[in-house]
Amino acid sequence: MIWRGVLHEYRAYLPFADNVQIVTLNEGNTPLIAAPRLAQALAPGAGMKLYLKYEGLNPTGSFKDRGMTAAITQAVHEGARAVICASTGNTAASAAAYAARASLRCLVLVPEGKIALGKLAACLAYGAEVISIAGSFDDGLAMVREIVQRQPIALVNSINPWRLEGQKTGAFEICDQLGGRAPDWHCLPVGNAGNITAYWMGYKQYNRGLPRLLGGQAAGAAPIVYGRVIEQPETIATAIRIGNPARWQQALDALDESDGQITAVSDADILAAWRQLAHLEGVFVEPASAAGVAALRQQIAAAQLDPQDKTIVCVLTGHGLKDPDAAIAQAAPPHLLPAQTAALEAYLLRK
Ligand code: AN7
Repeated sequence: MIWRGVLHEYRAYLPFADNVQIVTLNEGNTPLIAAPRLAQALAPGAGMKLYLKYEGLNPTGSFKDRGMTAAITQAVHEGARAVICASTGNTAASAAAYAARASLRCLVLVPEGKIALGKLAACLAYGAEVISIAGSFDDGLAMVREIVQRQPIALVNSINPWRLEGQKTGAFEICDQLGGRAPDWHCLPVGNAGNITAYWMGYKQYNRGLPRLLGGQAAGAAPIVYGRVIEQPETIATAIRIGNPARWQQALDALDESDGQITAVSDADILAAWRQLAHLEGVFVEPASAAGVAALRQQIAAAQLDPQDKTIVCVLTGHGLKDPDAAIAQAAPPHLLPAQTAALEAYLLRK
């Protein structure tokens, strides 16, 4: 069967009207990559079966496309002419792409100076109207929530229930890829908490067993961990630089029901996990995407999670090329050589 995107694939599990016209970029069907070297580094000899759900391979480079195909499909079905969202970048890029495909006007509000280069480039390329605000994602979300009360424009942040409907297909795919069963643990980064909420919905609906959930929040932006709004969230993982998540309560419910955990991971730990993903497994992600792996690493090291013979999936939410500045800042610069083979040979043989 040819893959035609998550809404066609899982139509029977989604509450769309029969006559809906699906707006898709053939998102989903992302690989579940075995990660034996990373597993060995995190838990030597434990027989942990670790898998990476590489959501950076979606059409706009992040997991957001699963929910956006659903939100834009429904917006068109309801007659919308324009859509709006606040975003740390990935939601904006995804909204911009699907809105272009549906000929909708698209406005995206992003925090000035705090959006990774690849995301900004994509929003502009897709022809969205990019509004840079001198404030945080949370400020932007408050603004868009208010404007949609006054103006005929559809909100496509994950407050929109259709976003979760599309997003939950990630859980279906993981179960299918594991041969029809859920993993023991499901690890992921948490920002606005739409993804953790949607995955839990998906696992419950699909009925292939339930994982325990492990969420990682950046320590400088960990409102759910600390139980209070963070007025000025700060982290290198700009995607999850969020101080007041819209799906806060649903995330707590999902953690409670799954007997899961949410933990704060430092930027240094996020970057250590980010580096291991690239160096040990050849998987390049944006920093936020490594927060789930960092949480797993931390919980295993603290003996809070027993990895023995467990099947564990870490969702890697966004591609590394989203944030080239972060990648370059973490590495030594390239080696400069004259364009001469002798110089190359000397370099190769240097002690
Ligand atoms: C790479 O794009 O909130 O907990 O506005 O881009 O569902 O918010 C992005 C979030 C994790 C957190 N990883 O997911 C936005 C936005 C990446 C992300 C998250 C985001 P949620």
